[in-house]
Amino acid sequence: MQEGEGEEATMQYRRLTLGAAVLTTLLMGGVAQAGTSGSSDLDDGQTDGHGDAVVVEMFDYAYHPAELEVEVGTTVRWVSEEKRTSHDIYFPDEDMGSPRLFPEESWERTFEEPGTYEYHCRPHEDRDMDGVIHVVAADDAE
Ligand SMILES: [Cu+2]
Repeated sequence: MQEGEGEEATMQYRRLTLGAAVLTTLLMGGVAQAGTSGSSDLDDGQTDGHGDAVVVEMFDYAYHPAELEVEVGTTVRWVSEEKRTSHDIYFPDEDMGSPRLFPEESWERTFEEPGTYEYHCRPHEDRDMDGVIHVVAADDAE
């Protein structure tokens, strides 16, 4: 009986040790997350280490700013600040773009090649809702 009780005690000790290890892991994970979450809400892991996204807001049937210069590797994030209507971001030269963005929705594109990227909103092309991104080599940027 004495030995049996000894085993029982050992197993309880192991469970406690395991519990402490799990708890420590959880705590460390929590600390790691807390350390990174505040630094870049726009990152989302898609910016590839080039930096935070540059935001273009969409409201009043226009892009703000409509003209933007960024370095190669920059992610531009379009955010709809509209209350009712939807917009998209369409690059006719490449025949590519975003789906329709409704209020509070956003869409990102990372520019890996220098160049001039003109775009417009397909639903509001007749309202001159257009913009341009100038993508420059890192060395050329101010
Ligand atoms: Cu639009």
